[in-house]
Amino acid sequence: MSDLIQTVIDSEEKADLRQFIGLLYQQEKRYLLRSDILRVFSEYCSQAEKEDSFFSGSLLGQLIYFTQEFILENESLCLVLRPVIARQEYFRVNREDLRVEPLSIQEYLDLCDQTTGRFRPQDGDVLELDFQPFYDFSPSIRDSKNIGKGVQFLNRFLSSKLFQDPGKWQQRLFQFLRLHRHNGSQLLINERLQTLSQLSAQLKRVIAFVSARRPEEPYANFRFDLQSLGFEPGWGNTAARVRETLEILDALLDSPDHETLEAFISRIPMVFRVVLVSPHGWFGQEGVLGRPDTGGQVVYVLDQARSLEKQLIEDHTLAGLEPNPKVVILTRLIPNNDGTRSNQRLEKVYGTDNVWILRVPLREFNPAVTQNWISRFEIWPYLESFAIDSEKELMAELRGRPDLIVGNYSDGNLVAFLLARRLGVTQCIIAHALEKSKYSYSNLQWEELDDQYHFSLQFTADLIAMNAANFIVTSTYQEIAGTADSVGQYESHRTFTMPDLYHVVSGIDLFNPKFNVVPPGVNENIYFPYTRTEDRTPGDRERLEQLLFSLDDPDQAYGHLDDPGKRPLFSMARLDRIKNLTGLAECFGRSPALQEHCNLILVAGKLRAEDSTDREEIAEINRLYELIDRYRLEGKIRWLGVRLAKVDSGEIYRVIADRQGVFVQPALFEAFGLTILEAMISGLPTFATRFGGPLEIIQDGVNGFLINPNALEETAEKLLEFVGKCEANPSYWQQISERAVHRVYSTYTWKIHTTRLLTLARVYGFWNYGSQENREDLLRYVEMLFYLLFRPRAQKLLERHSQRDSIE
Ligand code: UDP
Ligand code: LCN
Repeated sequence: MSDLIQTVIDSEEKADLRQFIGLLYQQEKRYLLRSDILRVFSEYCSQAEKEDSFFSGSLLGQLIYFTQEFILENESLCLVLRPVIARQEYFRVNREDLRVEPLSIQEYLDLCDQTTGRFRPQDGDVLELDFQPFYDFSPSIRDSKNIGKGVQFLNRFLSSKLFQDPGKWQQRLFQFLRLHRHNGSQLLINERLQTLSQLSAQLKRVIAFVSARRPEEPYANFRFDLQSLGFEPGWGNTAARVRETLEILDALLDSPDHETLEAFISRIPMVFRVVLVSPHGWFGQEGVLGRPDTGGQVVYVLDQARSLEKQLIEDHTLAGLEPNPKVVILTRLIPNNDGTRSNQRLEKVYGTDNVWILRVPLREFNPAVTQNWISRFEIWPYLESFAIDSEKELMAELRGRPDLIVGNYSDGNLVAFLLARRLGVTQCIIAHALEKSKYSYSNLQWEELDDQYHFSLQFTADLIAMNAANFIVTSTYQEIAGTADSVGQYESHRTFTMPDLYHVVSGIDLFNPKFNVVPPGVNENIYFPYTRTEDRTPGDRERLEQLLFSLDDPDQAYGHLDDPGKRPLFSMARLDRIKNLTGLAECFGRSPALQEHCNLILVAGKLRAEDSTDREEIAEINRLYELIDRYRLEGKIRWLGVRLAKVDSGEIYRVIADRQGVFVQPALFEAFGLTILEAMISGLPTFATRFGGPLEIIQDGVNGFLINPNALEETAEKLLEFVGKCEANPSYWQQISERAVHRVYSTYTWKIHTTRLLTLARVYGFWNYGSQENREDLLRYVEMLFYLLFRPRAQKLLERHSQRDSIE
């Protein structure tokens, strides 16, 4: 990359570079992020009256494209370049003679500290966190495009081990097979098979034995024959299934390859009891959506839990076992429940046999705090004791240890780490959204922000959980490694500084096979295409039509539509700043043409600022009223301030689709975006933000459309173009609608998700067993961070809480 800088310097664009640098120094900021850099460069291009092609076509334009950060010093400027996905390089360019020199990570981090005025070399070095040495002995993915396909990589790696070093690895596989028990009974192989060669020899005999039987003959008929040959339940429910599984094992021992390995490991019955951890929010099945901190994560975890049970029942039945899996969602019990069931210890999940929400109270350090809901930013001091108490409750509830623990969000992931470490269980984490990338200077300004956000705790917890996890599930590739021009959420944890606290030299290895992209699905009983009229209830449809378009009830809806027949532009989200519903209102307000063709319909939690205690929400409510006023949107907008029941939230998309409407998701950034899947499966053409997960869900112009929420005019034009096309050719709406439905059914279902998740649990379970000695040193380092760094800080926060009557 230094070549590119040098090429610019040696070219006729040298003068442009100098002038651009001059413009940079006219900015107030000394630390410029990508959005600032692009803005200044665009300013330069117009000041210098450059042709449009200069912005991206010139050498300087290319250099800017790769630049993530500029740090301006008096004599020189530092560039952070990201030449390819998941790689970063640091350079210093002298302002006067444009001499270029590389910077080390340490120098870069020191420089970052200097911009905050907190660099005090005389005080000595700051603590450096470096996880890389622990990964040096792990297998590593080479090509960045394969990041997130960890399990495929691991299967190849493990099968090559079985091939190259069968003595060691076949022995491990054999020992692994002997481990499995369920409800006190041995599974797979018993003590009659004491050695690998005995297993190998006996396999052929058993294959011959089952091959001689009717394929559909139930396992129970020949169970005792197999037992006397050394084989216990778990191989299959019929003669054909047992034969197939044994043949896969035989093939694996004979000539291992990755497909055979995955096929075999996926059949091992080793997951019976699963714990999903989601501590902070109002976790429940009713009346919780739209409350602070309780959004898509609750929807995701509930659907995942249901689907896991279904898949486990199917797997256990096929394995010839009595299917009785148990899934427990672990959350906190909130005594002051505010009308929810969050004060109930145990709640069965609807539509399941054995899925439960288990609520464990926080210890009463200070009842004024711990009796109430606590924001996710304040929950940290209570998590260690919560994990300890939960361990006991879980052991009692499950009558033993779980086989898999899945954490959700930073707090749940930390608890999952503590539980998994204590119980010796495979640990998976799911971030949903990593807070660090949501706030531009969250690490650099952590001290100023700590009062409100406590990022020093959250980022430390994230580093602990992501490094300790056996495997990490993400919803998109870019959650891990970003795109060609934007940094991934996990990637942003690789190198950063928290001035005066620590420097992270290497926070996470993105090329480690622990990363797996496994997107979620949608609840297909609630969200389904509007065309499935036989599954819709006419009464609900009429009631919601009224609510959406005409009901005159100031408690539920604001605004009256002059022409309710216009095409509805619909959006539904909490009124958080980042969800940007106000941006959509402004886009609509600024476009009379759009108003001529469409109405804007928003479902957004609340209507009145005085009903909210959340600062951001209050500001958004006021802004929405102000926009309605400014752009005279009366008669063209309806704003519903309701918390919809789950079935209604499905029907509402279909009612909009009945009128050939459009769903718009205008978030400034969206980690994934469940509403996008919900809208698409309902058959709604969807326009969603290009910043975040939607970029991977929607194929622009094919099954939906991507928008830039910062470019209001461009978005309005894109919407108008679509509306125009639909008016000229009514089958166009239909075409996009059908493709949207197909996109979700083919790629985003819970069946695909849980089949994959369970395969991961099994493969990483084996990998964990086979390679344990490589992980212990890493886990010790992580533990040290927890006890020496996290815990004392959490203790300080607890002391602050104890001086207060309540926290918000
Ligand atoms: N939701 C809802 N009512 C609302 C707002 C949202 O039922 O008033 C649901 C919505 O249907 C979706 C979830 O909450 O299932 C929001 O998830 P998403 O991933 O879109 O965003 P998050 O809130 O997690 O950031
Ligand atoms: C959190 C978010 O911010 C959303 O983008 C996701 O869809 C949701 O969690 C579920 O993973």
